[in-house]
Amino acid sequence: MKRRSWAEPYKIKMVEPIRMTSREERERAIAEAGYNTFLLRSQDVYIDLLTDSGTSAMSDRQWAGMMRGDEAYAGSRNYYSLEAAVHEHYGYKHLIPTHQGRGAEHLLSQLCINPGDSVPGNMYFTTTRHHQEAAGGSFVDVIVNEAHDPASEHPFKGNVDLDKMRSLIERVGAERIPYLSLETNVNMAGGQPCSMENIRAVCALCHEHGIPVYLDATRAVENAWFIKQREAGFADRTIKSILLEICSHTDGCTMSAKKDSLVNIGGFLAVNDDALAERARNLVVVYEGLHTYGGLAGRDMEAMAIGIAESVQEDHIRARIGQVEYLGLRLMDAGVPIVRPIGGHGIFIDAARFLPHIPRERFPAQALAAALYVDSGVRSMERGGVSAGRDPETGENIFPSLELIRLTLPRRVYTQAHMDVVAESVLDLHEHPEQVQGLEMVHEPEHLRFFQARFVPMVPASASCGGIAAQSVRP
Ligand code: PLI
Repeated sequence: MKRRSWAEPYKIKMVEPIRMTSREERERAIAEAGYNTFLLRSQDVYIDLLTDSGTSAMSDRQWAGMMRGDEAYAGSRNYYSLEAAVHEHYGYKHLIPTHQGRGAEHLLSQLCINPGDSVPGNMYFTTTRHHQEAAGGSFVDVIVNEAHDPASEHPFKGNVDLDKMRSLIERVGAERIPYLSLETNVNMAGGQPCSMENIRAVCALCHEHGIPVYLDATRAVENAWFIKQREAGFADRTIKSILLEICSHTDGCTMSAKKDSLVNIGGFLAVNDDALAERARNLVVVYEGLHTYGGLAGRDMEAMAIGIAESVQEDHIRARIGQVEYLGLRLMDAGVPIVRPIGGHGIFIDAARFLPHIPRERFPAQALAAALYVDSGVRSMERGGVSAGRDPETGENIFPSLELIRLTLPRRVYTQAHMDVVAESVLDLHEHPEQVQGLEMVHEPEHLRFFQARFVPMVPASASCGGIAAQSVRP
């Protein structure tokens, strides 16, 4: 049969010009940014794949919703639209809006974690773990081993390893586990989904021991897409019904609406437990705002309510993940080492294999992100040793098994031609990896260091006068 192409289920009615810079300009910009792509000015970036968080293009319907913002301090009608959308699509009983996902994580951690508790999760996420530790808990990774192997083709690398969960319960006792934080389409593993079978089984195990399960629902819609594609029995189900079923097994969620829900700002905590909801409403007023706005404008809540409904439309999610797949296949076909299978929100390049000459202490992923920017103005993000930070007990650098850069695709923003430009730049670097040198960290913030750390490049031995293999060029 003749191949028929698919295209995005929208047309473009407003554009935002972007600027290509010269290589000299980019070399200057990255040096000024301390070789950290978070510290670049966006005006110096050509194609911005730093994150899919808050970077989506809103629809005309969402913009129309913004005009219906009810900016009353209390009881805004937009809160009730959002509450209805969360009930309909996520199914939880109580909604507490927050300014973004970490606001919800903060509330949940403060409300549920006691000092000395263990908080299991299917791989850490930076802000989530930070709030768990700030509340006195220790994060325990219970994800399947395949998640740590970039080459494994396991279709559900986000799954929880039930044996790891069981042995944690045996080791510390269920009463020292305030909840399991279950992330859908696990970000740090490369946007890898959990299967419904695993979600059902792990929730049953936890509930047997009286341990609640809170979903990190940030990319649950993308997870639902993979369940539909890969898990027997789901091919004919709607994304909407799969999402509802995922949530129905759990006790609540933290949510960064800046991803799946197609808004530039917003998040929420949603729970079924009446008493916990009451405590969360008491705490949200301290940190975020009244319980009917949680740090958001009325118009933001309206855009979120509409975005939630758009996010589960089949043609939307097919095009969103299809674009990620298009870029991934271009890189894979050319032999670039990327995390397999291709994930939901971006392509994760295995920087340790891409740059085998750079030792982990010299942050190969950070170096690759900087080099890609210099080559083409494409901004990506480090997801390796810099993001992992230090062990809170020993103070030693954590070097996770995955040393990645993430090319993250904003939703509904870039075209296939942009993807081609990105792919060509990565392929050029892949042909000449020796051009990229390692980095030395010269400024290290105390919390979430990857956002603001600064680096200087190492120069190869031949270019330095010392007898050591490489030395840094400090400013
Ligand atoms: O950026 P926030 O505070 O709205 O959400 C925090 C957050 C929680 N969970 C997960 C899985 C995330 O991916 C997440 C934020 N992610 C960002 C900013 C990212 O670039 O991936």
